[in-house]
Parts: sequence; C-alpha cells; structure tokens
Amino acid sequence: MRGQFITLEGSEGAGKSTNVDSVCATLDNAGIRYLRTREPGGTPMAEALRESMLHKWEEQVDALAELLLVFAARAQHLTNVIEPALDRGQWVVCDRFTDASFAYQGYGRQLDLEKLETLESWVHGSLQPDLSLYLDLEPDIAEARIAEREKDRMEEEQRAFFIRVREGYLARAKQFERIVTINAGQPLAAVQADVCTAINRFIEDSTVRAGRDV
Ligand code: Z5A
Repeated sequence: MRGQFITLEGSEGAGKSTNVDSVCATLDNAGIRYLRTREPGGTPMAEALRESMLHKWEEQVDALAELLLVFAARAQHLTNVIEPALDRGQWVVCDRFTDASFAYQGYGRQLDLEKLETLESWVHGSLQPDLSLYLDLEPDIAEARIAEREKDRMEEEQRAFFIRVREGYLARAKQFERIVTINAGQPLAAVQADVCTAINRFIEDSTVRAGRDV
C-alpha cells in the first residue's frame, strides 16, 4: 500500500518547525511509519541548493533563478527520497512543498503562475500531497515572533512581500480541498490540538479508504 504524503505550510514565524513535531507525535501514537523531511532540502544536493537559495548574495537574486533553484532541489528530493518512501508504503511528512513556491515565488515575487504550473507538472507530474496543513498567521504577529532570530535572505523581505505570500496561501487553501487551514495566531497548545485533530481525522479517513480498496 502506497504511503500518504503530508505537508506543512505557513509563513515564517507561523510555527511550522514546532508543529511538525506535533504531526510526528500524532503519527507515532497511531503506530504509523513515516519519514520526516523538508524543502528546499532533504538530500545532500538539495540542502546545498537550499543554502544557495537562502544565502545573502552581494548580487541581486533573480526571481526566476530562485524559482528554478527550489524546483531543482524538489526534483532531486522527489526522485531520491519522497517517491521511494511512498512506494515502500512509508508516510512522508514534509516541511513545505510546492504550495510554498506558489505563495513565495508566485504571489510574493509575482512570477507568472502559469510558469509555476508548468514546472509543477514537469517536476512532479500528477503527484500532490494527500494532506497539507496551512498555519495561517498575520504578518505583523509573525514578524514579532521571529524578531530576535538571525534572518536569512527571504526573511529580510518587506512586509508587503509577506502580505502577498499570505494571500497566495489563502487563495490556494480556497482552491484545494487537501489544504486544511489552522489559525496559528492561537496559543501554541490550541494550535497543536488543531494539528493533532486534523491528523487523526486524516488517519481515520485513510483507513476507511484503504479498507474500501482491499
Ligand atoms: N521557500 C520558497 O521561497 N519557495 C519554496 O518553494 C520553498 C521554500 C519550499 C525556508 O523555509 C525558506 O524557503 C522560507 C520559504 C522559502 N523562507 N522564508 N521566509 P523554512 O521553512 O526552513 O523556514 P521558515 O519559514 O523560517 O520556518 P521555520 O523556522 O522552520 O519555522 P517557523 O514557522 O518560523 O516556526 P517556529 O520556528 O516553529 O516558530 C517561530 C517562533 O514562534 C518560535 O520562537 C516558536 O516558539 C514561536 N511560536 C510558534 N508557535 C507559536 C504560538 N502558537 N504562539 C506563540 N509563539 C509561537
């Protein structure tokens, strides 16, 4: 039986790293075997592309070059890690995936969405996450949460950029049923409870689907 593909999305400060832990703890409790990974990254070469993408270069970084870097990393990650794991029947929990490219490069950088759709079908064909949790947070709250940490090239963007990124995520959440929006502005325990509920519901539904397929 093929594994299920779960992704976590949200802008910086929304609590993705913290909540990936909650997703994994919920899968552990259910006795589900999974692989935890992230984008950009997840393989040695894809991690090197991530470093390059987030580095504060002295030259201007072209938006298309940025987009191609994340998709190059994704191609490497899909072929070497994600697809083999799903084929082995392992579930995959991935911190960000292609919804982030639409939000950051499509809406944030205002690149042509059709170009993104072309790359998406070229790089991952019909593969899509089975469930995506989108942690939604107002950019000003997000900014306050990460105020103390050292910022990478993306995190140094202006508020208007992050407002567009959020619009991008919200638009995709409206468009795709697989995306469950969670209010990341709540106290952490409440966000974690929502994450846990969404994952348990998904486990139940996939058990029912698997029973039907037998
Ligand atoms: N990127 C892209 O442009 N295109 C793509 O296709 C892909 C990615 C895949 C790296 O991502 C960058 O790559 C990212 C988008 C771009 N750039 N930006 N900006 P990343 O996922 O590795 O990096 P990140 O967005 O900075 O996320 P993070 O560090 O992994 O997590 P986080 O969302 O900021 O959450 P956190 O570290 O768990 O929480 C932040 C702080 O808030 C921390 O102190 C927590 O204790 C606190 N927190 C968390 N939840 C709460 C609640 N509920 N209440 C109060 N405080 C909280």
